[in-house]
Amino acid sequence: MSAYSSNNQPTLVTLQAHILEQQTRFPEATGTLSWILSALSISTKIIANHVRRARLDDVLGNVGNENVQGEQQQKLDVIANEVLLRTLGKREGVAVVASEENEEPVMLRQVGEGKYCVLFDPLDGSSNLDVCGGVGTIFSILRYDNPAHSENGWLQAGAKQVAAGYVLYGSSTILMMSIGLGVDMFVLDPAIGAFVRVAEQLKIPHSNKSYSLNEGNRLTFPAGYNKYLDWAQAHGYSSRYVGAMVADVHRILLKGGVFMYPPTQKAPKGKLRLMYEANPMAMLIEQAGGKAMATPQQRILDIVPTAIHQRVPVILGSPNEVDHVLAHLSE
Ligand code: P6P
Repeated sequence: MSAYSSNNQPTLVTLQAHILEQQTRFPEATGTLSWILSALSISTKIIANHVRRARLDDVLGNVGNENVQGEQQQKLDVIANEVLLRTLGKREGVAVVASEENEEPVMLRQVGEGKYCVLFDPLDGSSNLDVCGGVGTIFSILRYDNPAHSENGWLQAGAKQVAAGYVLYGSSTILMMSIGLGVDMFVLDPAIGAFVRVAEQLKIPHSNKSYSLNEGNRLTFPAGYNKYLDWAQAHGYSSRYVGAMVADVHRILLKGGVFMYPPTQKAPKGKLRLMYEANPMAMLIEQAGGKAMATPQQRILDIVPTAIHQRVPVILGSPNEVDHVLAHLSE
């Protein structure tokens, strides 16, 4: 069955049709969230075009300064960030936008005027661009219409997300999204300029003998991680690591396994950011039937953030594979 027909019957469902279809399940819905998801769709199509043309348009490489994370800012990081800020800024439902590339969230409308806060990593893994590796956009959407939230109202636990997803700019452009009703997958068809639905209610495999982490940091991992790696290698596990969270998590969602970014000497709290990397990925993984933990005792989605760019250790993927890691961390 293709995305376009099955038994000669047309089955084409675009992202726009899917969003409106899901909106009908919420009688009280006003369409504001749908409008924001539509803004993310057009933004990521624009970013996809920039990514595909990067070497042709000479927008590879870094801009020569560091972002708020202390990382070399790539030219396309800036372009992707500006596309998202500009597009979302025009959607009246958006009160606040927060980006990995901006030190502080940007207040677009007062509490009560805008209903949502949209957080994003505009181009995750952008250091892979120069070598044509997978890169992606990650997004997380929180409600922001509680007057009590007048100050830092975006600092909410990931369990409060109303939507989350990513776009992977890989061998094809894939959008993975959840609004809390499971995980649905779309592929951008450049011929028609639309994201086309190719899978609904995607479920992560319970097991797969594959782990994904940067073993170059092994010497400074907490001991339990090394115990796990010794066990996994003795039990025939394979190692897969792209170095871009979106690409690594996408593989885990489709094939199973476990992705980790442990605490290291260089990143004692872990490297990945809670609000716009760990939380959206954790929502997708859990919605697909997986597990997403920061420590054996701490579920990622339960963490109440204290800062917009705070970092967190990440262990996520197939439930059985996450459990193997947790068992070795708890020894
Ligand atoms: P390392 C990319 O820079 C990123 O934020 C994630 O996408 C990725 O999982 C991680 O950092 C890779 O970090 O230290 O292995 O290069």
